[in-house]
Amino acid sequence: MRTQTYPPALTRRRFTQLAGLAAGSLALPGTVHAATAPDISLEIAPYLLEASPKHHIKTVAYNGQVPGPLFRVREGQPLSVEIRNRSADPEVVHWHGLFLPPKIDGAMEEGTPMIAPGETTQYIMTPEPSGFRWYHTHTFAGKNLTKAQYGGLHGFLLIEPRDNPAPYDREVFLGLHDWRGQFLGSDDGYMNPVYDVTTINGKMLGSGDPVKVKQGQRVMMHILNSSPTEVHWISLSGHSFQVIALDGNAVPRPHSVPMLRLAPAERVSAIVEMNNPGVWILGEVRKHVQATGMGIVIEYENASGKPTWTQPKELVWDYRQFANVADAGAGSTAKTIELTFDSKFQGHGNEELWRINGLSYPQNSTPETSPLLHAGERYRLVMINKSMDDHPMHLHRHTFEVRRLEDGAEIAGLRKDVVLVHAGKTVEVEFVADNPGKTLFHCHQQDHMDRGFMMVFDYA
Ligand SMILES: [Cu+2]
Repeated sequence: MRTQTYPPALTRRRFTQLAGLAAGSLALPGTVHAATAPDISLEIAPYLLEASPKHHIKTVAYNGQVPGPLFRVREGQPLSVEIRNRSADPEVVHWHGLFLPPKIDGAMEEGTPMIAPGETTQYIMTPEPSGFRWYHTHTFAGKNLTKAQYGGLHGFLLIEPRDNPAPYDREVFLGLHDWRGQFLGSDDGYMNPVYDVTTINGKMLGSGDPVKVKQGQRVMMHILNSSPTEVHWISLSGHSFQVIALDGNAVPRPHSVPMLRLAPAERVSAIVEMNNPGVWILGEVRKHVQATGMGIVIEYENASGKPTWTQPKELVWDYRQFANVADAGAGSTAKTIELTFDSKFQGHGNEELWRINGLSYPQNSTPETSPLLHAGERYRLVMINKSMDDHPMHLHRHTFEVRRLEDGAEIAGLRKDVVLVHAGKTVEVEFVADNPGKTLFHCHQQDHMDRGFMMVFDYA
C-alpha cells in the first residue's frame, strides 16, 4: 500500500443490524446478510510483490496488497468480518492485541477453526481495546521460508477510541518486513533464517513513493515490525521520534528518542515534528540491513535532491524511558507464574526444540503441565530466558504491564502485548485474567514457534 492513501472510513450503515446481533463478540456463521458488504473483508490469495523493479517475490497476501489494507474501526462497535481463503493452504487470521473470544482470536491452539482452501468464514467481532493493532496469519512454516509470517499476510488495524483528541496533523503507517530467507547454520550448528530483501510497506528503499510532508506538520507514525524473526532499529535522519504509544497503548511518559527498536510484532506510535526541511531517509539503522532495502524517503514539500542518511553512532533503546518508576518495595499482590525458556539441541544441522518449563508445545499445555488462570486474578509472569537467543514474547487476548526489566529495575504503567526478553535475562510482566478461555502465550519468532515455543494457558 502507499502511505499517502487510506481506505475510506468503514461503512457504519450496518451498525444497527449488527448491534442487534452481537451481544459481545460471538462467532455467528450464517447470520451475516449476504446482500450487504461485510465491514471487514479479507481475501487471502497468491500475490506477486514487486519490492523493487528487480525484486519480485511470490507470496500470499490480503486483498492483493502488502501490507494488507488498513482498517480503521471504532472501539466497541461490532463489525461483520468475512475472510475468503483463495490460497492453497489452510489459513487463520489472528487479530493481534485485541480482547477476542478464542473462537475468533485466530490461533488454532486456542480453538479457532482453520479456513480450508476455497472456504469462506464469517463472524461478528467487537474490536477493543483502542490503539494501533494489526492482523496476521498464524500458521506453521517449518523449513518453508515463504509460508506463514515469512510471507505477506499482515496488515494494520487502528481501533479508534470513542473520543480521539487527534493532536497531530496526519498519520502514516509503516510496516517493516524481511523476505526471501534461507536457513544458515552458525558455527555452533544452530540454523537461523537470513534474508536478502527487506522492505517498508512492501517496497525496498527508492522503489516506493516517498512520504510527502510539509514543514510544521506533526506526523503520527504508526510503525509495525511484521518481520517473521528479526528485531529492527529505525531512525529518521534529521528528526526525532516523540514516542507516545507502545504496542498501541499510550505510554505513561511520552519521550523523545533518536531511534526506535522494534522486536517482531512490536509497534511504536510516535509523533515526528517536521521541522527540518529536506529529503530524508527513514530506515534501518544497521547499514547492512538498510542496504537490503529497509528504508523509505521522507520528502518535504518543495524540497528536492538525493535523500540524506545520517548514520547514528550507537544503538539506543530502553523501555524504561517511557514508563513510571515503580514504588520501591511496594511489592505486588499478583500470583507468580514462572516460565523458564530453554532449548534442547537436536544435533548438528538440526533445529533445537524450544521449551517452556522443560516441555515443548503441546506437551507443556495439558491440564497437568500448563498454568490454570482464575478469572479476576492478577498474575505475574516471570520469564526466565536461559537460552542463547532473544525472544519477543506475546500473550494473546490480554494486555500486560511490564513490571521488571532485565537489570532488575521495577517499572509501572507500560502496557504491551509483546516484550523482548534477551538471552540469559529475566523480564516480569503482570496481567489480569479478565478474558476467560484458552490463551496462547508464545515467542513471536516464527522458527521458534514452529519448534514448540508456545504454551496455552486455560481458565479454571
Ligand atoms: Cu523465540
